[in-house]
Amino acid sequence: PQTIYLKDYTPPAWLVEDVHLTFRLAPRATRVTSRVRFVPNPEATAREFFLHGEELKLISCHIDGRSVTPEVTPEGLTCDVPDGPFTWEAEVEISPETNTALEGLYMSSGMYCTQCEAESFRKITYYPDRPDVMAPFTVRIESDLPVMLSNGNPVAQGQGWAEWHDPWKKPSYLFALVAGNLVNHPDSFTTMSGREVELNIWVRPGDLHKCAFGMEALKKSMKWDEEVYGREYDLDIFNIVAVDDFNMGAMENKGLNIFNSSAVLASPETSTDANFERIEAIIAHEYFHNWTGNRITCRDWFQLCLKEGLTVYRDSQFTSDMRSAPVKRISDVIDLRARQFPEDQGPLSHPVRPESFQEINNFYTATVYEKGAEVIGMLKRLVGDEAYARALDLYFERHDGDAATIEDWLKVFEDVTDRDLTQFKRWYSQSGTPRLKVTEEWTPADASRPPSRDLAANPEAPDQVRGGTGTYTLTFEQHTPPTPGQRDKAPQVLPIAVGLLTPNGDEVVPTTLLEMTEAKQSFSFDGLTRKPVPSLLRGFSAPVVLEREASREERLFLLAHDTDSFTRWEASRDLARASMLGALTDPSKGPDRTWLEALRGVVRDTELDPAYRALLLALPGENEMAQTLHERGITPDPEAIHSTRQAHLQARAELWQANLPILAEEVAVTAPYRPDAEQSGKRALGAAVLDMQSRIDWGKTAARQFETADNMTQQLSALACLIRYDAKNSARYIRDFYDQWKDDRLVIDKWFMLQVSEATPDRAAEAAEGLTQHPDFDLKNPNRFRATLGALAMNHAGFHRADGAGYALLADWLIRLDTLNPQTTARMCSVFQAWRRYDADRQALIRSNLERIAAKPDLSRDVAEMVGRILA
Ligand code: BAL
Ligand code: ZN
Repeated sequence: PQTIYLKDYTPPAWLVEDVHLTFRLAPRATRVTSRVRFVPNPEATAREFFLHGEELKLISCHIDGRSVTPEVTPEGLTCDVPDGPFTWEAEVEISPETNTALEGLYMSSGMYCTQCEAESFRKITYYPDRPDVMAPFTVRIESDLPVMLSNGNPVAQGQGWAEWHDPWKKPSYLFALVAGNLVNHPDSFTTMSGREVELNIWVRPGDLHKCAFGMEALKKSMKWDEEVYGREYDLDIFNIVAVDDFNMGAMENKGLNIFNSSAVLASPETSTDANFERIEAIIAHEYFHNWTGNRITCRDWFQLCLKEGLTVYRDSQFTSDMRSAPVKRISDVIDLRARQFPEDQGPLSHPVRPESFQEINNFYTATVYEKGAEVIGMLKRLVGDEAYARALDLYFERHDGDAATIEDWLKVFEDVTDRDLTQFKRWYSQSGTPRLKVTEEWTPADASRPPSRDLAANPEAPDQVRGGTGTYTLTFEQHTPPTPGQRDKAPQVLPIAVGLLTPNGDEVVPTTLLEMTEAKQSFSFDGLTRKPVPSLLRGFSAPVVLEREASREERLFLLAHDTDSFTRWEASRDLARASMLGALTDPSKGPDRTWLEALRGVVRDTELDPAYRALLLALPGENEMAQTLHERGITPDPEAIHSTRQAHLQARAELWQANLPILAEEVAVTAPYRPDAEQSGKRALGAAVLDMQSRIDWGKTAARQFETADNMTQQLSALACLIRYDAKNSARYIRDFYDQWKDDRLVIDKWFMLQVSEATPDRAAEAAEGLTQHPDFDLKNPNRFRATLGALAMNHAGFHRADGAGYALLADWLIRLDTLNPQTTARMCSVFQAWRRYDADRQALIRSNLERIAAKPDLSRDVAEMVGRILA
C-alpha cells in the first residue's frame, strides 16, 4: 500500500464551483448522476485531472455534453479536459445493500444512509474527494420511501422525489443522504439573531419515545455555542438521524448529522446515566463541528486534529458547564490515561498531527482527539481566557470558508498575543508522553535577610502568604522516551499549575502557572515561613506522566486538605496505586489500611459532591495497573493484578461494612428519575456502595435493587453485582434481563457486554465465544461486535489468560470481520498495542495471532497497516 506524506501536499489542480447529484435509489443498483462545474485552481502548479472513485460501476461520462472515455483504475480516473472551466457529468451504479463496510452509501435496517468521512465519498461517485475542494451541493433523491434527506435546506419535493440545496460550500466528506421509513421528533430553536430553525431527530417508528433527551441536548448546545463562542447556526433546518449500523459514534455532515443510535437514543428505562451524559456530549460535539470542522475545515487529513482536538475541547467545556467541571476533568484524565497514554507509549504512537499514513481511518485516535484537546487546553491556560476568546474570534473571522492548517490556527494566537509559538508547536509534531521528574529544595528562613514581600512566581499572591524568608524551589526535568520514527525529543512547553499548602492545610500559594520550556528548570517561591506541601499539576495542566514518589503522609495530607479537586483525587489514586503496587511486589503485604481509613473519612463527607466521592472510590483498573507496572520497569502479571485488586476491594468492603447502610441511604434518590449531574452522581456513589454491600451479602441487596429498579442505571448496576457475587443465581437474572429487553437492541448490547466484561478471568473467553453463537449476535453490526469481542479485550485478566484463548478468539473474529468491515476491524486491532508489556510467553502468543491476521488473504489496507505497525 502507498504511504501518503504531509510534506507532499500540493493544492488541487481543479476547484469545484458547484455540484448537482441525483440518486435513484435501489438496494443493489442505485444510480448516481453527478454534474460538477470545474474551474482551474490559480494556485496549482499542475493541471492533471484526477477524480477519486472506488468500487463504482461507471455507466457514462461527459465533458461539456460530449461523451468521453476516461482511464479508470481501482482508485479513480483520469481524463483529458479543456484548459478552462468545464462541466463534468457522470453516471455510476452502486450497491448499498451489499455494502457491509458501512462506508459510502449503505443500508441499515431498511434505510439508506451514508458515511463519507474521511475518504468514502469516492464510493458514491467520481469526485476530487479531498477536504480542500469545497463547493455548494444540490441533491435530488428519487425513491418510494417516505423520508428523503440531504444536507442544507429542503428546496422542493413531490411524489417519489425530494430536492435539497446546501448553500455553504463544503468538502465531499460532509455530504450526507438518508432515505427510509422514518418518523421525527420535531422542535425548533430561535437563534441569537432571531432566526427560526426547524429541528428534527429522525428514527425508526419504535424509537420515537427515545428522542426527547437528545433534542434538549441539541438546543442546549446551540445556545451554549452562541453564548460562549458567539457562533450561530446557519441553515433553516437541522436534522439528526439515528442509524443502528454505524462505525463511529456520529458524524457532523452539514445540517444532517448521522448518529449511531447508541449515541442519540435514550430513555430512563433503557439508558444509563453514563449513556445520557455521553449522548449529551456527542450531540454537542457534532453540533459544534458546524463551525469547527464545517465552516472551517481541514486542508488535508493530516490536519484532522484542527477540527477534532478543538471540537473535543469545546464539548468538554460544554459538559463542564452543564454538569460538574471537576468531575468532568477527572473523568477525562482517566480516559486519557486509559486510551491515549498506552497509544502514545507503544508501537502506534504518532504525533497529534501525523506526518504519514496509509489509511486515514486508522488515525481517528485518542491522540488526535483527546491529546489534541489537551493541547488546546494548554494553549488556553498559557495565553489566558481573554486572549483565547480573541484568538477564536480572529480564527472564525479570518478562516471562515477555508480549509485550514495547524499553522493557520497557531498564527491567530501569535497575532493576538505576540507570543512566539514555535516551541509550543512541538505538541503537534512530537509524539510520546513526556515524563516529568520533580525534586524539591527548602532553604529555611535566613535571619540575616529581611522578610520578603514578594513571591517571585506569583506577584499577585494574597498578603497573608508573605512575610517569611524561606525559599522553596521546585526543579522539573522533562524527558520523552523515543517513539516509532522519533528517537530524539526536544523539550516541550509545559504549563505546570502548582499550589503550595501549609502543614495545617492553608493555601500559602494559590494555583500558579509555571511555564517550563527547558529540559531542566527550577522555580523558586520566596518569602515563606515554613516548608510547604506542593500540590503539583493541578487540573492536570499538561498531559504528562508525573514522576514523583511522594511519601504516604504527604499523599494522605493532600487527600485530606488539597484545595484543588483534581490533585486531591490524584492523591487518592496515588495511594490506591501504591497500595496495590506494594501488594503486587511483596505478596505478604495487604491493602494499606491507613489509606482506607482516610478515604472512608473523605467519602463520608456529605459536603462533597457524590459524583466526586464516587471517583475517589474507584480503584485504578487492571489495565491501568498493568501500565503503571510497565512504567516502573516491572512486567505485569494479569492474574496477580486481578487478584490483588479484588483483595483490595474485598478488604475495603469489610472494613467499611458498618458505614454502608448510612451511605446507601444518603444517596438514595426518591424523586422521579432525572439524568442530571445531581441524581446521577448519587447513583454513581450508590453503585459503588452496592458493590461493597454485595461482596458482604452475596447479592441480596443487589437482587432487591434488580427487581425494583425503575431505571436502567440501577437495574444494570444490580445485574453487574449479581454476576460478580451471586454465582448460584446469576444465570437466572441474566435470563430475566434478556426476556425483559429482547426487543431493544441497545439494551441487548449491554446484556452482551456485561456478561463478558464481568466474567471471571477463566470464563471470559468462553462467555464471549458462547455469545458469538447466540441468535442475536450479528457480525455486521459494529455495536454488537464491540459489545461481545470488544468487551473481551476490556476484561484484562480474561483477555490475557495465560493459555492465549482470549487472543485466539479475538483474532479469529477479527479475521472474519475484516472481509466485511475493515474499519471496525482495524480499530479493534489496537487492543493488542500494549503487547510488549507482557511476559515472553504472552508476547509469543500475541505475536502468532497478529501474524495469523496479517497472513489473511486479501487483508484490508486498514488492518494491514495496523497489524504492521503493532508488530514493527
Ligand atoms: N468526524 C468524525 C466524527 C466526529 O469526530 O465527530
Ligand atoms: Zn469530531
